[in-house]
Amino acid sequence: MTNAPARPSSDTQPIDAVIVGAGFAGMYMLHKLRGLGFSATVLEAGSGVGGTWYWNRYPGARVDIQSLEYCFGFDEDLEAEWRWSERYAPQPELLRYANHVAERFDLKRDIHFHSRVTAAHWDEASQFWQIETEGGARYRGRHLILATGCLSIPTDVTFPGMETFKGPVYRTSRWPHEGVDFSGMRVAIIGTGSSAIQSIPVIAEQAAHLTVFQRTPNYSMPAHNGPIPQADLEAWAKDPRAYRAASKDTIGGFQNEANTTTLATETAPEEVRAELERRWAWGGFRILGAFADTGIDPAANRIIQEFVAEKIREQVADPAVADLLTPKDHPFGTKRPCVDTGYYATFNRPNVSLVDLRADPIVGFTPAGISTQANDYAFDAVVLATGFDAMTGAIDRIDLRGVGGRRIKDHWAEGPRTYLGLMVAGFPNLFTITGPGSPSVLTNMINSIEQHVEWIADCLVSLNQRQQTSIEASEEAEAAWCRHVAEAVTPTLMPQANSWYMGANVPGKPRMFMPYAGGLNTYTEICRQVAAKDYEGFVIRKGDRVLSESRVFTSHPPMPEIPEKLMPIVVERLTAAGLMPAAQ
Ligand code: NA7
Repeated sequence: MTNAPARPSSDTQPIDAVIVGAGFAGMYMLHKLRGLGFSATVLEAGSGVGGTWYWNRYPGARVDIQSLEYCFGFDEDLEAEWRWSERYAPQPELLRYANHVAERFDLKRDIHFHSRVTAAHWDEASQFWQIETEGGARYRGRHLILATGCLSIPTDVTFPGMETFKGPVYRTSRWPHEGVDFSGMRVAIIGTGSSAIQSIPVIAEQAAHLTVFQRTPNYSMPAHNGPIPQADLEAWAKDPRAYRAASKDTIGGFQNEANTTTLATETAPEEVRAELERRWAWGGFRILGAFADTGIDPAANRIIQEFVAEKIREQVADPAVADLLTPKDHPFGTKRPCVDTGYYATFNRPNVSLVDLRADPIVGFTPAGISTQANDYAFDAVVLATGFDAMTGAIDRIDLRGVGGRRIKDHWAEGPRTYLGLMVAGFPNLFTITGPGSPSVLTNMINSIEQHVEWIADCLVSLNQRQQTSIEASEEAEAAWCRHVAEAVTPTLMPQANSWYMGANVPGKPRMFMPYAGGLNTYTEICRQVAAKDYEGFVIRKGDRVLSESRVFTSHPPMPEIPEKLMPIVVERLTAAGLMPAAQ
């Protein structure tokens, strides 16, 4: 990839909004602002649009929310003219869709490709962001909108001696655009997260032999990919607007029949089983919403864990391999569950083997392959599916400095702090789309993106109408929001897993649950109320004059309806975390 910008190397004309990233978030933000008469420019590191779907071209990559819901809903004509070929569109189709959107709305003329942003400094005197790219181009933006994605910076996992290996080493997240032909090769893959679980069955069909190096098994549900279910297609066709609204008015931003009242622990075992079977047969994430207690009560969670373990045993012929593939160190749903096509059955193939790195850790690479403590393996190619520096990685790699030169890295030294996952105290006019502290990765990203883009656009219109030059989250509101983000997740089992949600996959990263677990529907309502109260929790200025200042955040949602039986667990966890006064 060249560093040379595709457009003139310098452009210091003031721009209303500089947007970083040309994935779905950056594209819609650009389109939305343009339509409102703002000037906007997108800076994108890659050579094309699509973000996640531009970079993650590994074999088998596909979306794990149904495509009917994982697509834009902001334009009825766009929605009407696009037809998805399958329930879960594969990466090439998603990339075609991204390009279709870019062309349909003539977006590329305002996107500078090969433009990785390296620095952005807030200039108090002019009330502008001064932005610089790797190639040395400079921009001045009244607002800086980070549409940098939650899973866009791979972790830099390396192994001793990796540079001595004679064959190629591929990262799933940086897959060669021309594709890779593994025919006749002995291939290794390290990692068993979603990227590996999607690519393993496809690579196994091509390679002479595939060796999977697993450190921690993950839960995976079958996609049952195929034609879009008739019932969904009909519901959508009948009234696309209502269908979209129903998707957004959910916890996860997609229709999942979430049950918020029935407890697995209080339901007859045969009924529990029937319900889990029904949802497993439907496929994907549907099983997550089966009962109200599985995300909170360890006893209820164990029921679902055992159900999935049984499903793994049914699919994998060798009981020892099935056992190794069965998660034991985290409750179901506390790491991002995977959605697969033939993952477990792949281990029945004679050309696939599994190495348990807990029992036999990797010592390093050799010129011929990989050595573990007990074995030497020879390979022709190695695939690293080792994950991402999630949620904060792309933001804190920018030399981002706010008021008084404060660095975002310092502000986030103990974990990301934001107000609504949208803005950061001390960083005026900086917005994050699906940033830490917002529902983002716990939801259908496209619906979360639409909500954020529309909120930010309304905010900019409101500022503009009143000729205000800056908006900044107050420290008080930011602190209150961080507390609320903790309150939303603490009652659940989520913090018990060493997940990337917690920053646990990156050595040295602060442990903090980063996304907002209160649900997209609740979150949308909170954001609406904040704006309706004239942007409560924000300080709004014109130059150095404060025009409006409401520092507190009062738009707390009502406590969610939690079944009575779960209350002792919830209270105990909130009390232990210091989020609830201890009972006298
Ligand atoms: P994940 O889900 O973070 O998975 C990364 C995998 O790589 C996981 O199995 C890790 O094991 C493994 N890993 C990481 N470092 C090592 C080392 N050093 N040695 C061995 N194994 C290692 O990333 P994905 O790309 O699969 O998925 C990310 C998201 O993309 C996914 O959730 C979807 O939202 C789409 P560990 O669990 O750390 O033991």
